[in-house]
Amino acid sequence: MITRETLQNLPEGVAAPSYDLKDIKPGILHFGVGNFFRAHEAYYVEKALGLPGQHQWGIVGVGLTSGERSKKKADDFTSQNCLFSLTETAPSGESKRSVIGALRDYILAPEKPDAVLNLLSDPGIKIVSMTITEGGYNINEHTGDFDLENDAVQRDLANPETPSTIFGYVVEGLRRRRDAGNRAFTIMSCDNLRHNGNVARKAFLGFARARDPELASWIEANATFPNAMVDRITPTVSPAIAERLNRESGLDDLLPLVAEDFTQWVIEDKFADGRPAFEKVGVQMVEDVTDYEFMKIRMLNASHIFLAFSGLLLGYDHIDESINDPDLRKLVETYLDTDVIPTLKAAPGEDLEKYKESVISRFSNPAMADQNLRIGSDGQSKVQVFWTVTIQNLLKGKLSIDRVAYGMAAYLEMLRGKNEKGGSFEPIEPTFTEETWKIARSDDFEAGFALPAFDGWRKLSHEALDAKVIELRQIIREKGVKAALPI
Ligand code: CS2
Repeated sequence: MITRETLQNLPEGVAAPSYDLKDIKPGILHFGVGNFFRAHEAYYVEKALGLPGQHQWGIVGVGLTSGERSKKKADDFTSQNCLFSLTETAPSGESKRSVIGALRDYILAPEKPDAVLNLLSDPGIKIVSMTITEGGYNINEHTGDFDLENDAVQRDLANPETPSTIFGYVVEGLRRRRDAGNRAFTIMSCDNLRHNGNVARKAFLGFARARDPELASWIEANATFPNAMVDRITPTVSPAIAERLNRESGLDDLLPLVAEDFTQWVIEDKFADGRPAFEKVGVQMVEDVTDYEFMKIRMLNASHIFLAFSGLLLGYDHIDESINDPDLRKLVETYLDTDVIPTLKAAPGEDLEKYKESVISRFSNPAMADQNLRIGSDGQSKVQVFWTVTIQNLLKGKLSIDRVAYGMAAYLEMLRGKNEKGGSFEPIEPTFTEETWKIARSDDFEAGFALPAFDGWRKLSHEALDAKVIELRQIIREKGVKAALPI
């Protein structure tokens, strides 16, 4: 176990927090304490806490789900004083290890709802951040609005003072602040969405309006929702990986974490009530994040799902296996060169060619052991976020749709859960209903087009695209992925 005591005596090569833990006060409340948050936001805040005058920016984590796994995670955090180790590994295999202290407390909301509400109304908390996944904002794919029909949302609207969703908690916290004459906080999304701040605004204001329009106006006028681009590959840690990480570090960490050495965070500098000195610890503070977001989402994430869907069909477990397959690598390179880069604008200081090279090198990092199943999960949300703009551009420009058609075909075939080696796997689609699964599993190739993942371009002329998808699905099924690859 890592504890405050063991911090005094860490194994060689493991850096300890450079500040005194007992000086740290909570200034950020974070919902969704997953691995990505720990390797990204907590990593940057950790660096800031080491600077003078930054002790007020400690983080309190909140978990919203109950159940055995959530309970175990909370217990592990508690027994380690919320300390955990991070191993940053480069594609060359070189590693850097440190213990992160930025997370100062962890609360399981279903067990202690009042503790969460008290913090949300405490003026010391100036930022509420979140990593709740692309699909977590409860936006209806068809209408583009916050989904008020959702059962949990309905329950929170009926009992606004005893919420269970993030929307209910945050809005109740803001209500209490307004009533007490305190300032609103910044709502900072760290999810991989285009204009994640705008999406968060739509979600939280959508909830607030349904609860109390006056409160919604106050939130709109006083809270801020900066958009941000976040980037760091942070894989799931299996028990075997955890054991390896501990063996290599010499620690006995219940919650070890590994990430690539690359990291990037670009945030619009719109904070309601102050922020850590992010600009001093490598975060890029900008006026407008649009071009950075497009670069990352349309290049890195879009290629990632191409590799994951294709890899799953071919029977590869990990992303580095997918990118090391020369045909899949060629697919990604051609996709980026032909279909994406020509319609992308480079953000200030970024070179798209170099970015492409770095993305491919990052994918080949074997230490990530990044699962195709994880990257290919929630395709329903990811396809919309990562591919839609590219597909719209190609359709509007009457350009080659071969690669995107292949991508859609691979996604739909992947949903059947069978690989070419005769094996099977369980695709992960958290937002699928029984109805959606029925569509996805239908033998009728046309049926798949009704999936919400494809909504983004159904208003454009898409007949040729559909025909190509059907043709490629047939080829994948009869002759395999390699025969269908448009390279
Ligand atoms: C991945 C991301 O889940 C995904 O689709 O592409 O988790 C990816 O690892 C991160 O966006 C990297 O920053």
